[in-house]
Amino acid sequence: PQLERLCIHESVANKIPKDGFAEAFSDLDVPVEIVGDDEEFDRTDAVASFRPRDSFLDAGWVHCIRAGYDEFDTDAYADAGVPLTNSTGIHDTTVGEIAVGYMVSLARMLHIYRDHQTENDWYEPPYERPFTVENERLCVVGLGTLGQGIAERADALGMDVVGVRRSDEPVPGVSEIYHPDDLHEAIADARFVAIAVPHTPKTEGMFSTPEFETMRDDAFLINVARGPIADEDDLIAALENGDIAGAGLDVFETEPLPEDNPLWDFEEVIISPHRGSATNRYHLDIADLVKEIFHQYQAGEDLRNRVA
Ligand code: NDP
Ligand code: 7N6
Repeated sequence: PQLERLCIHESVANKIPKDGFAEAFSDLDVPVEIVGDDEEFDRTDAVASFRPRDSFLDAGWVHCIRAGYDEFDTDAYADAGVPLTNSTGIHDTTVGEIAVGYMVSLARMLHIYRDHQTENDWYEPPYERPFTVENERLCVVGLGTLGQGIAERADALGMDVVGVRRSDEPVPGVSEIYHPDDLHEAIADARFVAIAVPHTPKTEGMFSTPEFETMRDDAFLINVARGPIADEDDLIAALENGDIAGAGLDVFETEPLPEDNPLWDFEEVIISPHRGSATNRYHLDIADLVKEIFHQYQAGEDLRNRVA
């Protein structure tokens, strides 16, 4: 059946303003409603949500507003015959910029200067510490929307960009592509390693002690994907032992990052609160994608970003 309603689950408010998001659909020819957990659905309903709920399996189509749909049970959607779509394809600029921001800051020490600024302290760093990102090697692990957005920007800054993915499909700005089996070879010479793979059983713990030991002592880890891909205890140990020099982290095993987590206290770790994709028009980017898929559904076409 055709869709007769678009339901926006209130969990979207985790990341975007739910009223503004709903208003972005004013040109859609069906009613748009913000719904809570007690809502019931049928096959004429579309649902856009941040979090999964069992009741969504009664709807006609469900859209996860995140690129990472690891919290959704894709088998359940396949069994129910309900298409599930995600929001990959819209984060190249937003996450690409924040990843470059971490790298430039970690290289030029903006985070350290800011720390000293809070004490009105004219801090002069050791001469050897600052460096330019230009000519430094970046290894981007995962070369989809995020990875390509990071690679393209790093290439523009004159970095030497290599990458890791399962397929050998070339990516603009990436001079060499390694298979995940050769991860250690790929990261061994990199000054920066950026994680941009989805969280799956294969990628969970992909970065643990052996990878941190393989990385250069003066290398920085960037994680903009999902916390569990880099084992947090091992990461903390690697930072304490000096196996790596620092990190730029947007994602964590537990979010919000607990107040007593040791990651807060490293001078060379920059923490952002899972806002790598946040801008003042993020809700509009997601809405454009949802509208595109909505029209595809109504026209009986293949759905963009279908993951189940
Ligand atoms: P894409 O699907 O576009 O890209 C994923 C890439 O990972 C593909 O290039 C894929 O290439 C590669 N890949 C998959 N598995 C492996 C593996 N085992 N080893 C190496 N490479 C692998 O996803 P996005 O770029 O849109 O998003 C990636 C993830 O980033 C999301 O799943 C989400 O968790 C996270 N994310 C975080 C955001 C934030 O706010 N911090 C915002 C958006 C996304 P191939 O198939 O060739 O292996
Ligand atoms: C904000 C989610 C993703 O996977 O976790 C990120 O897209 C950001 C809606």
